[in-house]
Amino acid sequence: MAPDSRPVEKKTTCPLDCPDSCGLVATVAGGQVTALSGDPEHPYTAGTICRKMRRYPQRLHSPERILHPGIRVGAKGEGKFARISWDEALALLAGRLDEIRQAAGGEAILRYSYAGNMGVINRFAGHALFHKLGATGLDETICSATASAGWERQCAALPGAPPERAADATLIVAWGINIRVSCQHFWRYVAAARKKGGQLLVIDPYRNATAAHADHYLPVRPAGDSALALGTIKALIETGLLDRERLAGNSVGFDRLERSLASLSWQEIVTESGLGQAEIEQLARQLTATPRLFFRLGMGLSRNSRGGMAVRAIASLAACLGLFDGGPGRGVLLTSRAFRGDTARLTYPELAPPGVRRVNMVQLAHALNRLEPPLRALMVYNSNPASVAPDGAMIRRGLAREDLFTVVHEQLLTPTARYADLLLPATTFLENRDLYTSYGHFYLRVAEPVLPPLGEARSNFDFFQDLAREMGLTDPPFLQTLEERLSDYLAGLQGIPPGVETADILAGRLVHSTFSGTDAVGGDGRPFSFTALAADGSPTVASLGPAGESADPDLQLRYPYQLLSPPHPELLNSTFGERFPGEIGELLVHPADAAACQLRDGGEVLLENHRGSTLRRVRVSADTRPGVVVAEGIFWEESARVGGINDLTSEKLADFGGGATFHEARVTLRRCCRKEPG
Ligand SMILES: Nc1nc2c(c(=O)[nH]1)N[C@H]1C(S)=C(S)[C@@H](COP(=O)(O)OP(=O)(O)OC[C@H]3O[C@@H](n4cnc5c(=O)[nH]c(N)nc54)[C@H](O)[C@@H]3O)O[C@H]1N2
Ligand SMILES: Nc1nc2c(c(=O)[nH]1)N[C@H]1C(S)=C(S)[C@@H](COP(=O)(O)OP(=O)(O)OC[C@H]3O[C@@H](n4cnc5c(=O)[nH]c(N)nc54)[C@H](O)[C@@H]3O)O[C@H]1N2
Ligand code: SF4
Ligand SMILES: [Mo]
Repeated sequence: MAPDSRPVEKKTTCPLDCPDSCGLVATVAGGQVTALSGDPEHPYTAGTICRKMRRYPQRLHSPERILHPGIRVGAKGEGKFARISWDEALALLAGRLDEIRQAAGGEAILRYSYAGNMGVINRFAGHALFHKLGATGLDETICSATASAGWERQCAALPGAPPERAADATLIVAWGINIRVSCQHFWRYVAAARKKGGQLLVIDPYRNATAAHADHYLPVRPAGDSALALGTIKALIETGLLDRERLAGNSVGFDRLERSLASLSWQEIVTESGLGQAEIEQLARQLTATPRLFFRLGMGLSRNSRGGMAVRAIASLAACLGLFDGGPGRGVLLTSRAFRGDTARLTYPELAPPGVRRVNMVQLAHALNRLEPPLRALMVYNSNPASVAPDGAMIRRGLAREDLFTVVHEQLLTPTARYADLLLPATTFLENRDLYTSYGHFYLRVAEPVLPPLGEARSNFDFFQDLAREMGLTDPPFLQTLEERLSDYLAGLQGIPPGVETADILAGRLVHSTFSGTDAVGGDGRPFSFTALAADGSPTVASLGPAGESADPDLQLRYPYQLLSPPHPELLNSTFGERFPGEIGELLVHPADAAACQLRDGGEVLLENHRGSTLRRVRVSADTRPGVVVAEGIFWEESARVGGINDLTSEKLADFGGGATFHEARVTLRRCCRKEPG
């Protein structure tokens, strides 16, 4: 056996946008990664990983990997490229960006990047360059912006509770989160709690994979969570279950919430939450009867017009129940907020000219088609907007513009990459170094590359430093090495325990945040405040929040069904879409709705609204509510024959933070006239 073919095991971390940030072990032999498994020494993920990542080596070494720069030769969207060298690519790109800036100003350029790679260096690698170019800014709102804004408005600096604490809970509430799909390692703590007699309650509009394994399930109406949480507080008040003494000791402003709830009628609560008054009163009893209660909140409940308010209302309920006081088995976790870094040390906003315009990433379709003055260049990396951003048909129309120069830095030929004028090969996490934190647990770790870049792939960091050099930029950030940027960021990172040096972290030491121990109310010892200041300075309390598109009477009439499009177990957003060529995915339809639309199990259905359409395969099931249809997964739309699932979703923004309203689209269902299987 040649020396380099002897298998070697190397530790790394999963870079995907998943709260678990698993510790991984890569087996490398003969210049190939032959296996990827869980790192048994990682305290949180403890040696197991999901099925999708176990198969990552095939993706890494796939014949479909983009390994060389290419220039478009076919029509836009056709996905045909001729190979060029990196030198040619960089010269061309630098030249085009200069030309565009001179002719139309830096704002004619837009970066579109998100968290395809969660490593802090490669995630933020391009920001400095685009700031320097005076490019249109991008508000990175597509995922957690609304939930985080709701949390911050209500809870200020409070971190989430450590997930491990749930293992001692007598009742875990999974609220708007599909634990068994979107953060499967948390299930370990659910299982541990249940082994000791604890129970799991799921609050979700459909009986998802987690609800199917739960002790209790409450089928809330989509966007009904603020009504449910406020109704539960009202029930606590009315039934005398509220511990007013504790509230007086550790919170302020409850009187305002109480006054506001007095004018919220049970009729409204019942209509908006989709649950009966007796059910809500029963929930209030259940939550107060249990000694150790843990709320695990997901993003799902925030992806609608009142999503920020839902988080505020649930946080207020949690405070009424004393969950911010901590203690064994007690707590609330939305995102861990484990380490507080100075992102400016990665992004260098000071390089930007003052007052540049900004685009919300949820509204890319609008930006590509309607922005004045128009965009002339789009640079995409770490993201696949043609599939994941709302109003997909309009995005494809924008990407097809002949006067738009589109650059995509990618690993595989995604639906977005097919529209590139210039296509550049990106490394995967196995080929580059980075620092990974987590939004579901409290550990961080630096991972080294497990093998050198394949083909001519370059990491985001290397690509943007090379481009800056090509453009003659000499500001300090463009001259930094990766080590320098990482060290600078680590030096300003809060949450690192005393005694742990930057050098230890750079050497790969796994570090647990100091923030997770915080049990003091308010995080910094301040009492929980039920009020938050509105823009005009007046105090506000959690309320129902604004109704969205799903409540629009015209749309309700024309498009009778509400569409949810949550994660699929085999996809990570649109990543791994290449594994499902031609797959259209399933649509869960309630038996009553299936009968009304003459749909049959296994047949194809056309989902349609004023924005677009897509096809799915019907699964008739009482796991969803009448009127609510569920399409798990963002399959690649070129394989879906019509548009993708996001052809149906809206660019309208949620109430706080500018997040998306993915779970709010209204659709019609039409039995597909194409041939149906069997
Ligand atoms: N396998 C897999 N794992 C993933 C992902 C993936 O695509 N696939 N995506 C990753 C990413 S980027 C993220 S941000 C997380 C997201 O994961 P989660 O935090 O779990 O959030 P969502 O996926 O939006 O939705 C989760 C649940 O919310 C429900 N939901 C929708 N609307 C409402 C509502 O109004 N109220 C309530 N109570 N529930 C509602 C959905 O039906 C779904 O069951 O998962 C990550 N993990
Ligand atoms: N309908 C609907 N739409 C949704 C959601 C939903 O629940 N429903 N969820 C939303 C959420 S929560 C999110 S976070 C967004 C996610 O949307 P995106 O951020 O676009 O995430 P992915 O679909 O995973 O695409 C990431 C891409 O980055 C590429 N990539 C990975 N690593 C690197 C790298 O190091 N360098 C470069 N250049 N590229 C890399 C991958 O190959 C992949 O194609 O989608 C949103 N869209
Ligand atoms: S996608 Fe999530 S569960 Fe799967 S390996 Fe990565 S972090 Fe772990
Ligand atoms: Mo996300």
